[in-house]
Amino acid sequence: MSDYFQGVDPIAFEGPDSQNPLAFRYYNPSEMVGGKTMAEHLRFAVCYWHNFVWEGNDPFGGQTFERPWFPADTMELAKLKADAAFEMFRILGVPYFCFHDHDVRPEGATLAESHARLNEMADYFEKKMANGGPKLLWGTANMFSNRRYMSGASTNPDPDVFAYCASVVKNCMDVTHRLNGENYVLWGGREGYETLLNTDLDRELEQMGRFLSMVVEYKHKIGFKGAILIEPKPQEPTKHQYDYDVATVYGFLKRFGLEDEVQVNVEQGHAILAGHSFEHELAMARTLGIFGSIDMNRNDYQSGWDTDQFPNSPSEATLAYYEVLMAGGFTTGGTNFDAKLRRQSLDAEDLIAAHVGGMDVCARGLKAAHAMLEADALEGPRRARYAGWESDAAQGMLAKGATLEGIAATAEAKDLDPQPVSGAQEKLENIVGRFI
Ligand code: XLS
Ligand code: NI
Ligand code: NI
Repeated sequence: MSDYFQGVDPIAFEGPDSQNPLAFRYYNPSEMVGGKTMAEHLRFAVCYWHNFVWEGNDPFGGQTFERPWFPADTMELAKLKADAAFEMFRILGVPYFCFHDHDVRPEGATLAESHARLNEMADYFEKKMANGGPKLLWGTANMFSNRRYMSGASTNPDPDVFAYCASVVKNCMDVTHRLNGENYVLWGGREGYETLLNTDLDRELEQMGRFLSMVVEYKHKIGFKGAILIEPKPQEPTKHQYDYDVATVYGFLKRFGLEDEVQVNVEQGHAILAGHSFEHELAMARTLGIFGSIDMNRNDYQSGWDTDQFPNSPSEATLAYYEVLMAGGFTTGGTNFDAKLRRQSLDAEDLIAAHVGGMDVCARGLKAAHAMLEADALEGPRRARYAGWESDAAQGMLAKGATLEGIAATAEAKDLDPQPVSGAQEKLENIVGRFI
């Protein structure tokens, strides 16, 4: 047992008037929202990397956090880290966590030793996850930190790196499967290029497509029932990343015939980096039928950098969960806080407070979004806006057999002169404001 959090009690729901900084004011796990509890809707997960691995460094300065398990370069320290992580999961009462292989074990001297260490940590996790412990939302492999990946993972010009990645992902999928993970994520931080001058785009995309196809085949071979998720991001660390945004990923999946096999894990900060809003990316995923899961954080809107801050905007959360609900809610996915403290937030308690605040913001967003749907507050006006399309004549224009020249002839015969109608954006924004 770890006591890194020095006896902080499990966080309780105390309601909106509570003055206790370590209490939930909105997240009440057992409260029903529609047909499901808040816990079932939100499916919160804590990420291992930002909380227990990141040392507080930025491009201008090094470590600010002092954690007893740093530098976690031995298996003993890796286990101490795991003890603290599971202590925090218990305090927060989150149902899920997520990790990269690299977060949980020090890399071995050989590939075989790295695998053995990951398997040993999985044994350690298995015990902590038994008897109602937290479950694994997703596992993933870190194929971006080590210098061997500097020119790409599956898109590397060196076929040995491609083969190395196959081994890393296979082992990580095996472990995710063994721990009953509900998804497996691929985020391609180095899958892209710095300069076209040294890049064979054609080959790299083909390599990435083959790699993903083999991942899907392997999933079926081992009977992994979870979803394979790609996490889009336009850049950072790579200048041009291939999984730019949801629409780009969809095009890629279509090209390789994987659109029914792979979904997306949409991250708020990545949407901003791609020049979109979070709700745009979620709506796109839902519309294209590839909505999977979310990484919930926020970006600093000035910095142009993936700052991974904890969400604190109820209005942004409302629009995000509105899209999640419109997609039918999560199935295997959930709300993963891919968010980190600011580097001056040194205390163990800061880790707890950050999640408590984030969970509360998401709970507010969920409740507002649900209420908006129940009241038909946005869907009603939206239906009215497109009502013209419900007529047989209008639908006929979209039916097979309709032709451009046929429609043109009708328009000309009727001497059409369409009159613009207000989009009423401000009225709709006011409606949203009423629900937040
Ligand atoms: C980085 C990504 C990463 C993925 C998992 O920007 O968000 O943390 O979620 O590899
Ligand atoms: Ni990110
Ligand atoms: Ni992420």
